[in-house]
Amino acid sequence: MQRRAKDYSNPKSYLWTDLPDAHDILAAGEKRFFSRWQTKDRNILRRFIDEGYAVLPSAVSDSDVDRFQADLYAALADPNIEFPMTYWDDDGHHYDIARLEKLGYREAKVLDVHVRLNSSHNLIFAPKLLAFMKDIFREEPVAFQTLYFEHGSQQYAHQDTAFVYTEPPYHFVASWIALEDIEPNTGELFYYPRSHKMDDLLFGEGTKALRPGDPDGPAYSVNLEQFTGEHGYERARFLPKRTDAFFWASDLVHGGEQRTGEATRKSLVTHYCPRSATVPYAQEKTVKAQRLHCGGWVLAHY
Ligand SMILES: O=C(O)CCC(=O)C(=O)O
Repeated sequence: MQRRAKDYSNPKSYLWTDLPDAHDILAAGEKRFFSRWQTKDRNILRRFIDEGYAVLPSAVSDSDVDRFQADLYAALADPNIEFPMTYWDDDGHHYDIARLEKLGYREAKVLDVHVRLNSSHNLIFAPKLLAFMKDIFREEPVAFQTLYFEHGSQQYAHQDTAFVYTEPPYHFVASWIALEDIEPNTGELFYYPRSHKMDDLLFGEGTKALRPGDPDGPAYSVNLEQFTGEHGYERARFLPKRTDAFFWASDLVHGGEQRTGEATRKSLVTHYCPRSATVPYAQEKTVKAQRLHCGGWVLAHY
């Protein structure tokens, strides 16, 4: 893979938090953007700028977690409801109908619960999350992909920019909401603080996006871990309490640790972009974002 220093000559390619003068923007923010920062604790924004992640303790309500979890299990047990999911087994990668008994497979993810379960909206747009995203985007956020995990994904180290595309690039963030207390060795989320600032790693076609069949694909995670090691980034683990949330920047290196038992690690990941950004699948006219009362938007391609 080739390496290339990040090019800030077109600042519009980046969110303001990624720019070299992000701390100046934070200091001047209220004058520059004509509205107040909504995140009360500025250290959360400072950490996101410097470290590429943010932790929001007790960010969603207990009862909203209960309601979402009950709705999800009911849907997964109902033969008339067909949620999509993906997972790996010895035969390869599968795109399938989500059912409870399949949630233990490797990297099992129930896809896009935000499309069919309104109870997910109270989680993904809980006031603290919404406030944070309005500050990061300076616009209303659009949730365009959700992933529910019953168990740790054990997903190898990666940057979402390899798999999640928006235009402009880097114009998205992801949230990770703990739906139960997370114990070590359950496949907890890991991440490399500050790695969102490292040089870009480019695939064979010179892109940050990993396209199907790219010759650099198979060794991608190994290369990435080697690169983070060479540059002294240290691996950290997220062991939250139920209702805590975590945000990562689009280029932060992260993944799921190996799990050593059958214990669950219930969590919900959401990818969001600002309203003015585009997501490739949403360029078709049939795909419409829907505005919720809270000021967040949801987008679905089916
Ligand atoms: O929750 C995890 O185990 C990892 C999730 C992740 O890496 C992702 O959704 O990009």
